[in-house]
Amino acid sequence: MKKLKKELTVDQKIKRRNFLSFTVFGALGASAYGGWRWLYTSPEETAGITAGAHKPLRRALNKTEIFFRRLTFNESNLVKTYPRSMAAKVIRHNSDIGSEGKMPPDNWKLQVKRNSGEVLQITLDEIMQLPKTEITYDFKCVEGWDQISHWAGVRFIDFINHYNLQAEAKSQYVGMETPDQQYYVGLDMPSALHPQTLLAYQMNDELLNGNHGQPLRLIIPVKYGIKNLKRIGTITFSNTRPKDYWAEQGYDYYSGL
Ligand SMILES: Nc1nc2c(c(=O)[nH]1)N[C@H]1C(S)=C(S)[C@@H](COP(=O)(O)O)O[C@H]1N2
Ligand SMILES: [Mo]
Repeated sequence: MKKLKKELTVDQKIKRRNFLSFTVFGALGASAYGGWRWLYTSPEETAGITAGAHKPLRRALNKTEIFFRRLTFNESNLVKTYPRSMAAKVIRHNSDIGSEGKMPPDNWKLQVKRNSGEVLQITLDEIMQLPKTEITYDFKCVEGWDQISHWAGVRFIDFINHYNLQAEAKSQYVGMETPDQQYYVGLDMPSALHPQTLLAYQMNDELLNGNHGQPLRLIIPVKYGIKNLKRIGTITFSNTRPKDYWAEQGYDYYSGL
């Protein structure tokens, strides 16, 4: 008799389980809601280099960025290249902020700011005398298109060495801007110095035209299209993040592939 009393009926067991599940799920739900409220009501970051996220979320984003950089980025890790014959003949043309129309070559010089404050003024002819590197790779835009294309120019690392910018290259970031300062990008130094990063002046063996960043553009295969600035006017070095056009609109600052 005693034994029987202690045993719960099937019905009671079900009730008990239901009670437990509701309590557990209820608690999980409440904490999820609490977490969401906490994030939702937390202060937004101040607009600056990046914007549009709540502060705790940005902290998490920055941490994941560092995690993925460590995990996926390695200087000997080359972006896949293709046979020259696979490059598109007609290259897609996207936005042109700060690089519209044609720049009279005589009006253009690349300006590079040294740590000393001195500003190097470099002509296209001088750049074209440096060792030339070509690449055929799949150019990817964050908007969802990609295209195998062929570019030629000087590797950024070769450019750094030629102009004795090794001290500058010890900074954490490179900033690049169009001559009119309408478009600008910030790049982490390891990506800028990556062996496939080019200051490009040719596409399909012809000098760049007005649509593609004439006279000189950045080709940085480890990044999405947004970072491949067309018509470079100035290059600067810094240990704080340079301003970045699309990061200001809320896009990922790193924008790595
Ligand atoms: N100066 C400048 N560079 C720019 C842009 C721009 O608007 N202005 N758009 C970027 C984006 S979003 C992409 S996808 C590529 C497109 O390069 P393309 O027009 O040569 O295909 O250029 C990048 N560089
Ligand atoms: Mo893009």
